[in-house]
Amino acid sequence: MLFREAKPEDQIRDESALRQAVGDAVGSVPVFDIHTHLFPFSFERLCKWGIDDLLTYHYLVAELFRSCEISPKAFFDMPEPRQADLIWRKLFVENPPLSEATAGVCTVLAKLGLDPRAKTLDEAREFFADVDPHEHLEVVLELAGVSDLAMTNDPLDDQEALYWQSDSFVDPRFHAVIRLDPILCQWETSWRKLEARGYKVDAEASEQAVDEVHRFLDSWSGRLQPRYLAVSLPPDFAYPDDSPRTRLLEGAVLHVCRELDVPLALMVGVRRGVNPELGLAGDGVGWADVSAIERLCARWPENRFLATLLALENQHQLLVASRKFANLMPFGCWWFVNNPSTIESITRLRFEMLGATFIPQHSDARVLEQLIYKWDHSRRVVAEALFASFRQLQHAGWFPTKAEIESVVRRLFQGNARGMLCLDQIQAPLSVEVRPAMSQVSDDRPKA
Ligand code: HDL
Ligand code: ZN
Repeated sequence: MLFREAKPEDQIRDESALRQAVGDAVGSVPVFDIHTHLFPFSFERLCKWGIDDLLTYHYLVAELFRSCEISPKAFFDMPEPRQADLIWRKLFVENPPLSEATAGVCTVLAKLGLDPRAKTLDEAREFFADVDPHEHLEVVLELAGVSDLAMTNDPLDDQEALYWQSDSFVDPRFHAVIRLDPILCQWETSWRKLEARGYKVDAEASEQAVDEVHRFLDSWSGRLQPRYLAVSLPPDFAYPDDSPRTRLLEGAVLHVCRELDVPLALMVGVRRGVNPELGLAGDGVGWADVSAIERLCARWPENRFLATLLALENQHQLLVASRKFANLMPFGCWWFVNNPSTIESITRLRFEMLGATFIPQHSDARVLEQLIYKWDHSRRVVAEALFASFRQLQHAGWFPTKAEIESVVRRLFQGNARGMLCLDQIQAPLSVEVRPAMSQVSDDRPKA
């Protein structure tokens, strides 16, 4: 909804005033984080937080092996605190933390009032040993400016299923998402887990097996109330084809999405286990066939699809596809494109091709405090891209008001996600503690 009665005196004609208004709006909008791997504290060891979990994040583990002779096996045999000490020494003390993932840890420490140049982890460990987890959660969500976050839940994971079955408390800001990788990507092994749970399934994914998967998803949807269903898919994902995946999609998953009135999130382009020795850090990227997504959108026009692609080279194709199918919502700059330079280029292109009809970012956070850096870094970059689009409007003679800028920002960071997930829109005005305005950010940049 735009503000037709935008008074001339409210229209921003000046570049620096525009930069300030965009920076303030993006810096202060609470965010609906539509994809994370976080869990509530009540899920105990599934909930990752604190300095040792931050430093043994698989992004940093992958980077360690490029700066240290240790073998993956020797590293993984070490207890986690020793792993963290080694990563700290190699990537933060002996070398400047130049990568996005290392700089992110510095942002987290600095925002928490800790020294990112400390020689050891003693100060950080002392800090985290003293925090009350529930107060700490509020501090982290406030610093990150996150109002809500979507989890990644796997009902076929026995450990996680136990927490759901014991009705462990789930903070209402943590929204469940049923992740379908075991069913849609590992059917050859997962069907046995379903069978062990009492479902009449088989290796071929027969019609009966597909019906049983529908029953399984109905049952767990009742317990989790998922906001969407999600699956990560390999680069060679094809649709339709004669695989169990197509039968399960068409016979169960897409019907469950309709019954629940929730979208299916397609996360395409991951090559699992390119280097299996590295564990979670061993996955790679491949170019996806976006026409498979187009066919899903075309054949299931009543369904809504979220989509994020892992290859930088696929981003433009996804935006063209999104222009063809209004039931397709691009979201986030996923994993290997979740870096300031790629976030900027992708987001600029998204504004140019879709206006404000996309979800600019998700954190993908695996460790609670990562929310702080992933949103701090992304807000700055998205603000730059949004400024460029509004600046273009000024050149075109259309001068936005502060209220119109705030309305666009609310749509990007809350409204589009809530609309896709059929959640109530947060009523304006929205703001959390205002962060550095663009003008301060732009001063950070090297002078041309
Ligand atoms: O499949 C996914 O959801 C990915 O985000 C993986 O979890 C990946 O390991 C990751 O953490 N990326 O940020
Ligand atoms: Zn993820």
